[in-house]
Amino acid sequence: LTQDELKKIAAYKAVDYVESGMVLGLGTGSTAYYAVNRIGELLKQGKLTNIIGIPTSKKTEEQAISLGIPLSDLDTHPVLDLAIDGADEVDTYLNLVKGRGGSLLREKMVEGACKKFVVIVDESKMVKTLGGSGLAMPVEIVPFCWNFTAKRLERLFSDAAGCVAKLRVGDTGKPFMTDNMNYIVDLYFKGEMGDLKVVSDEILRLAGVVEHGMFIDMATTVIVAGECGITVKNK
Ligand code: DER
Repeated sequence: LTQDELKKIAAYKAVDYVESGMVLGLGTGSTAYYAVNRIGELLKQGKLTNIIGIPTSKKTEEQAISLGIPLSDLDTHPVLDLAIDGADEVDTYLNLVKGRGGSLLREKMVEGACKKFVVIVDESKMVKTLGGSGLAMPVEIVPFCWNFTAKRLERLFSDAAGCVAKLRVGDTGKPFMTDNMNYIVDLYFKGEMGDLKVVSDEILRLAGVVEHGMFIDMATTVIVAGECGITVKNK
């Protein structure tokens, strides 16, 4: 099975949790893409009714509109029934790294407002500790004096953690702009990040930081699609 087929399997399994009448957080990324498509398909077939979608990015909003999924926002629906979204990394406590697609702020706002947050991943996303895979841990920051903030982020971590902060650049060579007109600084670690809650608080305390990509204690269920089938992990 290809990684894409595994993503689709996890996504379809997550849509089994959707009931008619639900207000849903619609995730962003290549795995959530399949879940949003499936919801649109079931709505068209009449197998789901009275669904309201709260998108986590402009990209997902456009996809949902093209599928005819009725949309609303957090101002109208401050509490949601269920969100379905992908993740870049999942640790053994079901903590996540998200945001490599740049949508982490709206994802964290929407998914933090849900009674249930179902994460859908292929098995390649499972890690022992977050940030250990050498891949990016994104931080959304204001553009003003971004280099000042990037350097302060690096200095939060010990030499052992070996943190390097890099401004995310878009295809045009200009800084990547989020849906909220902010920048993303990606943190790369050579060693362990340390205690996630301590690291989270230290990052969020820096003036100029908007939000980071660690989703700690937020997922209620993680659906993992692997070569040997589907594993459902509940908090
Ligand atoms: O950027 C994001 O937050 C995405 O949801 C990411 O975490 C998962 O994207 P993928 O399903 O394309 O791997």
